[in-house]
Amino acid sequence: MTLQDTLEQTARDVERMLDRLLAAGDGPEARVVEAMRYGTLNGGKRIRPFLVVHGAALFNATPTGALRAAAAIEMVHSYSLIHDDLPAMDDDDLRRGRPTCHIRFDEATAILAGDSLLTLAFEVLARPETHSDPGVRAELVVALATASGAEGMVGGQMIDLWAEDHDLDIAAITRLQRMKTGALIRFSCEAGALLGKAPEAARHALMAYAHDLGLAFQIADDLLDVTGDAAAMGKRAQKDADKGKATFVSLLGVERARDQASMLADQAAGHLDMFGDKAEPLRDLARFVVERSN
Ligand code: GRG
Repeated sequence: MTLQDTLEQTARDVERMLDRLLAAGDGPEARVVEAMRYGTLNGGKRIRPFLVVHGAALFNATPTGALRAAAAIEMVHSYSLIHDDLPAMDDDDLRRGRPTCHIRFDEATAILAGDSLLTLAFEVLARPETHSDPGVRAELVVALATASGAEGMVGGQMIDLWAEDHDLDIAAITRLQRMKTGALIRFSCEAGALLGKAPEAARHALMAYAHDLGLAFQIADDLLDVTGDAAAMGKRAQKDADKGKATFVSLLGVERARDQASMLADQAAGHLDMFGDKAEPLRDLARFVVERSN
C-alpha cells in the first residue's frame, strides 16, 4: 500500500466514525448539527487522525478506540478552522475548496458549531467505548484539554493575533507555532501511546517524532502560503504576507525554510527507529508533510 492509499483508507475510516458520532438532529437545533457536519465532513487531509490511528497501531490498541480518538481530534481541529475563518479572526470565505462555515450558514451558527464540536470531542473521549480503563480516558481528556486550551492551540492563536502589531523573532515564532499547530499534532501522537499504554521509552520516542513533525508541518504551511496555489490548497494564499506577519519563511527565506523543514522531517522519522517496519506509515507521513501541495 502506498502512503496515498493509507491516507485515503484512514480518512474513510475516520469519516465513517465522524458520520456516526454526528448523527443529524431533530427540531430547530438540527441546524447546528448540520453546520458541525459541514465543518468536519468536508475533505481535509486527516493528518491528525492518521497520527492517532498509526500511532495506536504501534501498541496494538483497539481500532475502535483509535478511531474515536481520531474523530475527537478532528473535531477540535475542525472547530479551530471554523472559528479561525470567522470575520473576527482571519475572515476567510474559502476552506477546503468550499465556502467557509459562516458563509454557508451564518456567523452565530458557525460559532455554535465550533463550540459544540469542541465539547463533543471531550464527550467522545470520556465515554467507555473509547477505552475500557477510565484512567486512560481521563488521561486522554487531560491531554486534549492541555493541547487545545490557553497552554496550547488557543494560546498560540492569541500570540498570533498579538503578533499582528508586534515583531517576533525566530524563537518567538517557534514557540507560537509549537502552541498553535504543534500542540494538536503532539496530542495526536500521544493519544496512540495512551490508548496502547505504551512503555515510557516508546512514548518518549513518539513524542520526539511529534515535536519535529509539528514544526516541519508549520514551516511547510508557511512555504505553501508563499509558493502554493490557492486552487490546489482550497483556501486563500499569501495571507501572512498580506498581514505583514513574520513567519519562518519571511525570516529564513524560502530556501533555508525548505531545508529546515526537510531536516526536521528526517529527524522526526529517525526518532522511530525502535519501532522498525511497523512505523513505516509514520515515517512516510513525515516526508508527505513537507512535500504536500495543500
Ligand atoms: C480559533 C481557537 C482557534 C484556533 C485557531 C489552528 C488555528 C488556531 C488556526 C488555523 C489556521 C491555520 C491555517 C493554521 C496553520 C496550520 C494549520 C492548522 C493548517 C490547516 O491544517 P491542515 O493542513 O488542514 O491539516 P486540513 O484542511 O487538511 O485538515
